[in-house]
Amino acid sequence: MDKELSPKYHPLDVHSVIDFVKSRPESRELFREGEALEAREVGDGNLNLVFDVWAPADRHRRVILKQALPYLRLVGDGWPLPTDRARIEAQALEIEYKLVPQHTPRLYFYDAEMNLTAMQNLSEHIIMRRGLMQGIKYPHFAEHIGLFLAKTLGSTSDLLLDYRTKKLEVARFLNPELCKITEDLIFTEPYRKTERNGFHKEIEPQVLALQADDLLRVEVAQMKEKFMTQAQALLHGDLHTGSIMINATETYVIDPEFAFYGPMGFDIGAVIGNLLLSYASHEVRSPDPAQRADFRTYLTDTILQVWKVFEREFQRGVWDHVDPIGMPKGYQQDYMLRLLHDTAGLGACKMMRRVIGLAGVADIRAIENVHDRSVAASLALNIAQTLLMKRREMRTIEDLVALATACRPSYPWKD
Ligand code: SR1
Ligand code: MG
Repeated sequence: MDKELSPKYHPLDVHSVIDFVKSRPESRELFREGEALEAREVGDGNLNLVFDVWAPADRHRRVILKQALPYLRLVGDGWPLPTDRARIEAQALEIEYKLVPQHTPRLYFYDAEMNLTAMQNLSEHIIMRRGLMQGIKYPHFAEHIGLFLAKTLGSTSDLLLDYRTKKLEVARFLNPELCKITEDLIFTEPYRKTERNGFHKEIEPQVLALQADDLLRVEVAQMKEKFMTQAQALLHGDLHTGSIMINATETYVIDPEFAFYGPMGFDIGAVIGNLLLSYASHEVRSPDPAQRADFRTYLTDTILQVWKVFEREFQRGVWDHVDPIGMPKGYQQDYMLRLLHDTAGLGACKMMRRVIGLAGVADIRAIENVHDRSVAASLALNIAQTLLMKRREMRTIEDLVALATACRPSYPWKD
């Protein structure tokens, strides 16, 4: 399943990481010979060790080191995982940096033996999910992420790549074990009884109803088939708001270890689905009605703008350069409409897994009061179900937002 671990591979800790950094020639760009360094482990994700290493003499000189463990950190060594994901991440970062350097952390080096990437330290930014949970607005996010999506997806698709490069790139980014995680956790397990699902007891009636819904499972199966078979573009593969580092002026997309060639709507849907998870959570996170309405308007305006920027940049970066005989206007319009439907359907599946399955999101799972958590979870499921089932009715992004905002929580249950 994995390339063999090098005999030189060993998981780092806060002490050995400093010696490791000092041993790398690339470090001379940042740190001085013999200079004291400090380190802390900052990984709060599900998969890897992540170290922040800095020079106490000047805290701006710092680096992030991310090391793949041969098992899933969230679960332990009972769930082996290929460390080759560090290579996938390094190569995806290189491509993204070429296309959108302003939104991609700079890769300093990749160490194949240690399965480790060293990259720009984004200490002036926070994980976007945490900001959204606090009700912080990011006025430039839509413009930034719309551009990121259009550039990374458009430029790696058959629409722009030559036939040979595209196929070689598909092969270079085969990522079977991490794709299998997605297939299981997003498209399979939420729709059946399994030990690994992580929803809370109070929401069980809605989960059971959803699992018993044959029509819904038909649509989920279609989304799973699309994920597994449509090598449309190089995806980030895990573009939720926990993979975005942000502040008032800048946006960076991190963590592309799930990268592979898949359907574009999976990345676009991840962004929009996560904004809608935030929308659902503010049903209870913002108890003041005026404040809630204001933040939700920000979220829905952001969704509209993400799509519009994506469309605008896709036009500039892709459609303006294709052969108009082979790809006439009508084809282009139909392509964008299919993308909208994929975005809704795949984004909906990403929402449902975060409520029902393993590895939920803090937006909802960290709501302490169980009643409130149930209200938010119920609304998220209703929005997701609506988007999945009604996606073919959508003609515009406004239709998607209208369908989502018309949803209400079913919890507390009516008799
Ligand atoms: C078992 S890994 C759980 C999740 O963490 C990653 O961020 C992906 O979203 C994956 O599905
Ligand atoms: Mg991640």
